[in-house]
Amino acid sequence: MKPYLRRAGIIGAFSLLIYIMIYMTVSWQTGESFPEGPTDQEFVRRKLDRIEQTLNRLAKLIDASGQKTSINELFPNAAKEKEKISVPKLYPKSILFATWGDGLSEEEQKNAEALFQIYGYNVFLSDQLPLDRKLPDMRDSRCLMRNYPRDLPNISVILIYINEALSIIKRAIRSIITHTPKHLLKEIILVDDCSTYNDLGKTLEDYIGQIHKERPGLIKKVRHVKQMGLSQSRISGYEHATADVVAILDAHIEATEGWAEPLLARIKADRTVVVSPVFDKVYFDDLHVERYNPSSHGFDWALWCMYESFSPAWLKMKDDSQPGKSPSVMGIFAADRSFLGEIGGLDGGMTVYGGENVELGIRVWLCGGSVEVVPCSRIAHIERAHKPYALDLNPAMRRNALRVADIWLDDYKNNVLIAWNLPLKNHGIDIGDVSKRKKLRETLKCKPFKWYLENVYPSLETWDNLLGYGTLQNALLRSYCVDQGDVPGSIPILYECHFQQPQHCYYNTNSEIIIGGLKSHKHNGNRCLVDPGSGSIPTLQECQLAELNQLNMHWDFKQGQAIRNKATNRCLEITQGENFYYELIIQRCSGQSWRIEHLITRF
Ligand SMILES: *[C@@H]1O[C@H](CO)[C@@H](O)[C@H](O)[C@H]1NC(C)=O
Ligand SMILES: [Mn+2]
Repeated sequence: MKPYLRRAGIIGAFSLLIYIMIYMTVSWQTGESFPEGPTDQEFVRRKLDRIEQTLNRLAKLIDASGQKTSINELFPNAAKEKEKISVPKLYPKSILFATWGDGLSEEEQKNAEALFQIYGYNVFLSDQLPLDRKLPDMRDSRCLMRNYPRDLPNISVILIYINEALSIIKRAIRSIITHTPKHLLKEIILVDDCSTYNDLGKTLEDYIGQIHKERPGLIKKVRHVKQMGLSQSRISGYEHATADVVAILDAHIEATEGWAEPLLARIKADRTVVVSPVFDKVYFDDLHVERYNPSSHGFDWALWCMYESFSPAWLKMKDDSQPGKSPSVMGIFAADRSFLGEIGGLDGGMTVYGGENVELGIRVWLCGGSVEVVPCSRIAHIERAHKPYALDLNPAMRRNALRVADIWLDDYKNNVLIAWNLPLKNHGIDIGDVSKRKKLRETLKCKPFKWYLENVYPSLETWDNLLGYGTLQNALLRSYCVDQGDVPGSIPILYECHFQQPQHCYYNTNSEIIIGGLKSHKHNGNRCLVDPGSGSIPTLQECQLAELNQLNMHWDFKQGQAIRNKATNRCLEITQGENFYYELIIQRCSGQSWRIEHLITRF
């Protein structure tokens, strides 16, 4: 082996090791995530992607380098790359440029960054790509062998948006026209939630005019005169639709070949099935598409949606082209228009954003239908780096979640209150008028939520052994809270109260104290407070493991009293350390007392 190769090999192996270490850390932290969620970790991941690419290149070089002798032959682009690097990166901290944008002039960088800040995806690049760009076929090969009847129900495709980039909307329209059989596509309805940017006015009209020359009247435009939010936009679209089936999509999507037929065929076979395509991920920066494995659309008790694996029965079929049952929909779906109307359409009491998809999923199941993900239907969907709606979506999301809980979750609505760390009584948040929706539930004779838990979503944990939840504070130091400490890491600490998830603690009838949030799903682990038995440092251990290993994880605790370990008889207390900061320790009980934020009284 030539010396430089050996060196490259060693460097490669070493970087790979570092990469794996970082990657494991990152993926561990991102256990539960929302498809368009906050993106600090995404940023790290993109950096890692780049390291990986470099490593792959390195590996290829090592493979193919038998004859090569000089550095110029090995790196034919070295000179060119140097030139590129000499253009300064104006926005080294912008996530847009983490892996994209080499070789752009300063002017172009400014342009791209400004557009990115507005839209949350790479409009600069989108404007240059052809409207009818061809995407890789992400379907399972078995999908290509399926035959669908010609007389499928026809479809209204609804695209909702606010301040979406013109080229993105045009590409969505073009992709739908190209990839939907002409006799099935009745109309495309654009719902503009009061966009304020100019190019969505006249320029979009011009484009629609152009389309109408080939397909008269195909596109309808609905415009809100004031911003009403995503839920209301979906409703407007639905109300204007006239075809047998409605498909409600975002406008930052591209339909792909054969996307419609598998959905329409399922609905033709059973009009009570609400179906979702798989949305493959379009990266917000370079707009390339990554295949997503088909998975079901679940949610946690805060009613944030998340991907989950299909049922064991589906997995056992070993056929990725088969539709799979799903507890919920993630926002993009198709349904028989009249069936959707019969079960109450979309809930008009939802505001801004969030929760409406979970509401629909639960309602469909409880009121006589079902939800499926259809893997042979694929929509490429841009996962934005940030959304154009309100900066902080939490208040809207929480309000909608409470509304859904109140109407549909029966006694299990307490889980939603706990997930949002609210008191079980008098949370004081206005959830709008729910009387009509409750009446609807009665009229339709929808099933109780318990049925849904048992039959549709058994992996949801019911949290029925809790005695208290919220922050945990010592009487000696009220402004500090028990906190899960550094993650990864397993040492709980005392930290100034900020009342967010790292400080959410739970005490249950098993005498466990769980710190740092409570998982909504049975397959996920919580972390339990453990007295290691010696020394003074408390630890957090995965509860099931702690139980298996018979660690000291059971505590006596009553509101306003000591937290005492049942096995060691030692207490969780605080003490002033050498640096005068208070620390969380375990020691012989000295009579300190604790309060947990919310108590659950049981009868
Ligand atoms: C759509 O299908 C319905 C019946 O399923 C039919 O009455 C209607 O004419 C169709 N519309 C178009 C435009 O093909
Ligand atoms: Mn979207």
